Amino acid sequence: MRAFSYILLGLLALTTIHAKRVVYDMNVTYIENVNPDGLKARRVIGINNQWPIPPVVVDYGDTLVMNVHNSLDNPTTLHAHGQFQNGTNWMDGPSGVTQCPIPPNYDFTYEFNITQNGTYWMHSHYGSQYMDGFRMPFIINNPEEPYKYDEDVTITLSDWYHDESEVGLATFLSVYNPTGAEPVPQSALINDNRNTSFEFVPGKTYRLRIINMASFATFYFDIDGHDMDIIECDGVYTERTTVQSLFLTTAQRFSVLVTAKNSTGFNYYMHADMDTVMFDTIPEDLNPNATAPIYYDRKHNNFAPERHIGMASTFDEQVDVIPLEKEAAAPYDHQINLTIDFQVTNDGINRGMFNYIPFIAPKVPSLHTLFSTGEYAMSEEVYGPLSRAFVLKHNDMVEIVLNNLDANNHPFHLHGHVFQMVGRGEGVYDGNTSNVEWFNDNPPRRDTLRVADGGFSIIRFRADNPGVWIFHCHIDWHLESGLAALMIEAPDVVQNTMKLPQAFMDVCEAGNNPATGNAAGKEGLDLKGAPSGIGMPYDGFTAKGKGAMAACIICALIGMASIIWYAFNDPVNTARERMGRPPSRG
Ligand code: CU1
Ligand code: CU1
Ligand code: CU1
Ligand code: CU1
Repeated sequence: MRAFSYILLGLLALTTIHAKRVVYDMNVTYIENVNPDGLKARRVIGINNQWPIPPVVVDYGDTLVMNVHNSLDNPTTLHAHGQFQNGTNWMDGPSGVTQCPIPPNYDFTYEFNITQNGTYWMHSHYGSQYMDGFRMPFIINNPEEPYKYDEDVTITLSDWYHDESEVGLATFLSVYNPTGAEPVPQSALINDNRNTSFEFVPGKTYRLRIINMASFATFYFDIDGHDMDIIECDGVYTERTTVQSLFLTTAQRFSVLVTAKNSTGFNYYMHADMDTVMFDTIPEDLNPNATAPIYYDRKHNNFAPERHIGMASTFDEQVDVIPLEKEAAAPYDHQINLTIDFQVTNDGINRGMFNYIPFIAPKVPSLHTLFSTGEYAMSEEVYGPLSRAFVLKHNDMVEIVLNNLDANNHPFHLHGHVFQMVGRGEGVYDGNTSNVEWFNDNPPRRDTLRVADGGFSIIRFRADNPGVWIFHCHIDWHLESGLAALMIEAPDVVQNTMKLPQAFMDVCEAGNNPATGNAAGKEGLDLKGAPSGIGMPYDGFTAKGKGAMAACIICALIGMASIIWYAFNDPVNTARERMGRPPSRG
């Protein structure tokens, strides 16, 4: 027993030695005249005057500290996409959900423990800032890596706009855009560039970590002459599965192993093609496909024959992704039905919405509401009428049914979790389980999934992470327009076991934002002043409408009467008759 304790202590000491604090100082700045596609220079958001922003790299078990200074003239926040933040929900980053945004010229520190392995990314979670470049890879090295490879290569895919996102948002969320057509990007980029190249050494095995950091576009990805073995999907290790091509929606990640050829006789192209089906129009200036050469020998320009698969890909994100650590689908305790749709709301703007209510962030971040409203935190109402809050019981298995009534695919992301993709099908899921293609034995698990147009997906997750987690479409235009909901997990556990750090109260005060109370910053259920009133237009006739309808009918009757009068009193032929001429045939 004693020996066992010593071994345990020794192991503990070893892990402590390995765990270290990794500190990044991040000055968030504008950078002028950046031209990643070589077509138009524009302002971007970078860190420490660098863009593309270099990756954040840590080891499993580390503590990551990010000292952010906001040098923008707008507020900002930073979100580490895919991190569970179990016990540190306030470090998650979405503005208005877990924290008040960091005002200009203010210092704010994010600090959390690294308890996961794999490929992630970070981005601003304030407004549409990540479209303007505030995003970077986030790589966590596993000291006990289950797969063997020689080199680690990070590849980012992104869509690029020549205009700043504020310009796009003004046209997108406008009464002059009733169909909700999203601005279409100008270029596809690999590693935020159109001139990226890679090198392969014969015989070596490469782990390519592919991250889609786009704000809108899904990408198809393949490499001429090389198959890829998937080993990781959104931070979840998978069985080694060979594919010729992949697709990744915005925010999705894959690690693939690629073994280099044995000869340097050919160089090869890597292809990243945007899914143009998602664009309402295909502008003439669009560069939807990006390529990057993989050189075996830079001295020659002898490229292998093309095997460009692109959008003809048969990759299936539910069949080709098999988690390495098996976990069967568990029956659910709590079911949430979400209908995805886009409609013109009563303010004349086409918005994305769940169950016909668009999400508009409350005045007080919902996590602050949870901490400061006592028993009211258990009611969904206190989080505000447009927050789409669902209060969940600790450790319940939660099923979300996503019925997509829209004619587009939507990539849905849940903060704080990976979920199981347990089922899918065409049309609307109405509870008839025989219409579902189930993945019960070992369903794929990830943090972002594509819900196909006109179809449905069924996902499940365990509410084992007390806190407030936003669930949203990761197309940034759609998040901005309201396609989001909040999962309020075990508010009683949060109140009884956690304390909101003072820095989160201070950042609210610094930006003149209320830090406590309900969605309106008030006590109890007095929600006057919280975002409200935006929804589907009144379904029926108001008094004004009835009056207008009556006036229309009267006008129509007068119009018809005058036509009839005209027909029976033909003024032309009456005149001809009077002059003794035959009637006109016209
Ligand atoms: Cu996220
Ligand atoms: Cu994200
Ligand atoms: Cu969407
Ligand atoms: Cu998010």
